[in-house]
Amino acid sequence: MPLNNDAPDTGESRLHHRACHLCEAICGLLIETRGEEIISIKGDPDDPLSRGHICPKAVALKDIHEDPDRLRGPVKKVVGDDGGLSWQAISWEEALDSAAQGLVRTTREHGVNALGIYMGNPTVHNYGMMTHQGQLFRHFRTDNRFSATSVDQLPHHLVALWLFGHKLMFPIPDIDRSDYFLMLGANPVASNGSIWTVPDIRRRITGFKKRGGKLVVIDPRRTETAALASEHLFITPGTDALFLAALLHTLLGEGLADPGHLSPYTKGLDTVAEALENFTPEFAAAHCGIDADTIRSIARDFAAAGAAICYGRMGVSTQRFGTLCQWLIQLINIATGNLDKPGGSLFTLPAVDQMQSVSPGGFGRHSSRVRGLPEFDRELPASTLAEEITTPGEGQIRALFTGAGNPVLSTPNGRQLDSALEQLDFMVSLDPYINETTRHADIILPPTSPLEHDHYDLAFHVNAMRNTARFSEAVFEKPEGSLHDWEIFNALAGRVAAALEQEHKDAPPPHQIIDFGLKLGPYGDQHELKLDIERLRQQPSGVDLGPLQPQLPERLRSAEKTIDCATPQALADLARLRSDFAGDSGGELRLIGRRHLRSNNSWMHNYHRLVKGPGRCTLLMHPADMAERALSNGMEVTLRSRAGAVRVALEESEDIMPGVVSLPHGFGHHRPHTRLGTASQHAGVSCNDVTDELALDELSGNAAVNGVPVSVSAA
Ligand SMILES: Nc1nc2c(c(=O)[nH]1)N[C@H]1C(S)=C(S)[C@@H](COP(=O)(O)OP(=O)(O)OC[C@H]3O[C@@H](n4cnc5c(=O)[nH]c(N)nc54)[C@H](O)[C@@H]3O)O[C@H]1N2
Ligand SMILES: Nc1nc2c(c(=O)[nH]1)N[C@H]1C(S)=C(S)[C@@H](COP(=O)(O)OP(=O)(O)OC[C@H]3O[C@@H](n4cnc5c(=O)[nH]c(N)nc54)[C@H](O)[C@@H]3O)O[C@H]1N2
Ligand code: SF4
Ligand SMILES: [Mo]
Repeated sequence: MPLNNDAPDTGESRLHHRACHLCEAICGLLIETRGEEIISIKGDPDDPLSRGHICPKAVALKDIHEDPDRLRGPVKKVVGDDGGLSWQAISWEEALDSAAQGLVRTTREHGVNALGIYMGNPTVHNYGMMTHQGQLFRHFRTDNRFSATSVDQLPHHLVALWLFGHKLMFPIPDIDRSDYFLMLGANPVASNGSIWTVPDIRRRITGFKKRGGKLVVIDPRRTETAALASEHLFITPGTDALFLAALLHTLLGEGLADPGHLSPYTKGLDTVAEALENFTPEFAAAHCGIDADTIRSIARDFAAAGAAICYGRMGVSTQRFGTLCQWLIQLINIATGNLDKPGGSLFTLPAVDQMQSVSPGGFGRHSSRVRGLPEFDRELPASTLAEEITTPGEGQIRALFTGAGNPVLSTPNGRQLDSALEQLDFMVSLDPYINETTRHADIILPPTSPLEHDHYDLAFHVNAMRNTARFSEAVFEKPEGSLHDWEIFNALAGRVAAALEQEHKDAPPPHQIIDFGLKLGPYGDQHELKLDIERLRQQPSGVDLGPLQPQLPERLRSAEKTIDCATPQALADLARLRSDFAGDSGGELRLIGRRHLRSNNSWMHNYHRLVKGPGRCTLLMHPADMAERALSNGMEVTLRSRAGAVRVALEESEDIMPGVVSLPHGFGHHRPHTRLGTASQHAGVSCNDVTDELALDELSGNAAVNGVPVSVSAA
């Protein structure tokens, strides 16, 4: 039954304010319901951040809510006498008891590290998962924790930690007040922005250009964002660190660097200048496909602009030099005085300030058992998960807990992980779907639908281009006998604690934790606004807390509140960059990914309105590369790497750089024993059956899913 309104249910329609939790843009929505039915979903014009913006995915909130494939109660896997698999509905009591028992049994018999944990991306879009997962995991003390972070933004965290002292201190592009924007490896027109909560990016880019702003996009594909840019330059995948090093080399070498207001608390740029001496534009040009004069003029334009932004996302994080890329990007912002400046990149001051409550993060305090890869923030690289399951020895993973993730489709060499999961003694998944990963579980615990629980964007207000705060009530009351994600964590934690004879107390509901955080936060008890959950309830479109403001050096969490640019780990990694490009780059094809506005990683292909139309899981290739291989548009080809091969339809495109091919990830819904009716009719193939678990940003352990060497031939 609809909430949010005190009127009795007389069959009249009701309007609910709600945040869209599907991507980082966190758009404000107006959802109209009648009884159990969703009548319409529209953008909320009064939302101070999204101002009415909405994309086609928002309407799919209705489809998710109504999807008959979405599990409404727990299921357990049953193997029949004939060896056939089926899923049997069980009670919550039975599901929680056996889940807890199975996990505890494994750690009892084989030690704490025999339990692996993988948490996926929607965790950060669901505040109850963020506030309550620790409830459960603290009892296990396993070193074998994994998440989507290491197939994504790990380099951003490391650089934030090293330069600013906290893993969440992300500089946020202030596009509305900027003059020059250099964007690498990001396609916000399709992704709606990432580590940059920026709803309605298309309108913001158009406005920026109308005001005379110049947007330069560096991408191996002429993307939807590149099409709006003032200038687009192709770059050979995986060579951005050379390009960025050459930019910084030019800025520092030509006397164009001036940290300005940052100078009193910034050090180490001299050391960086020395280390970059050999990283000339000519050296970069030999590998990256952008000529030396163009690199120099970009450096000069950047320095000359009143306010400039250098920003890079997925494409430059998930490549072999991802951490160097992110480090160089921030050094360019710092060296030109564009950090912490309106129109440059600024830090947020969110209403619930995680800088106060969340640990700054740590790196390399332990390493993975098999390959010795470093932990970050108590998590190991996802690329090592399969081998940690299959390699015998002390600490081998024998049981797995997954939450809101689909690593079989999302992590490199997913096929290998797919078969590794078969070898587990026990697996529990917290997920509303039986997908390519959770089909391996013994027990699946499905939470309530997103519209059945309340919502606060704990993660994305931290990354937003304007300070705002918004609390959304549940649209529907939760159905009887269902549990929210956070309630499942509490219930499991209680059982596990009892079995292990440890202390346990249920954590309070997430809205109480947020209320506490708001009161303690910068606009809470100490501030005239006195923000708390009650205030937010009264303003369901959200409270505007104003544009981002300069906050340095006070906001820094680093030692002595300084920015030390001479990060030892990054400086050392320059040697790897240099030696990697010492020789010829070779003539191999390079594989990159591709996002589409109507898709979202691996889990939104089960809704007809998002998947209808021509298939999107195609391999883009430049006509010149096709001619060289005698391939024609639409034909089936084999895409092959060291790790594996898939057969996929070829799509000719002038928009892709010669020497590069592009395949979206998150498809491959043909596997048996899943329950994804619509997705399986639009199955596609998994890009991560081709990406390579050995291809890493060696400095961080982040997966290099972009720039994978591949071959393509007629199938
Ligand atoms: N080749 C290649 N690989 C990539 C990428 C790429 O660009 N190229 N991108 C990478 C990136 S950036 C990411 S973030 C990862 C994503 O990787 P994952 O996080 O592993 O995968 P998702 O597809 O996001 O899986 C989401 C799962 O969460 C479930 N879910 C959705 N909402 C909820 C909820 O509220 N509660 C619970 N319990 N479950 C929920 C869905 O049913 C689905 O099973 O993929 C990465 N992999
Ligand atoms: N519609 C939709 N929105 C999404 C998602 C989705 O799956 N669909 N996923 C969400 C998630 S989890 C994330 S993390 C964000 C990601 O958000 P973005 O990073 O903005 O999205 P991508 O489309 O992955 O953009 C990466 C770009 O990098 C380019 N690229 C690949 N390799 C290289 C390289 O070596 N160098 C350079 N310079 N560029 C390269 C690709 O061509 C692509 O255009 O999007 C989020 N929003
Ligand atoms: S842009 Fe993202 S947050 Fe906004 S409506 Fe689309 S999916 Fe939802
Ligand atoms: Mo992501």
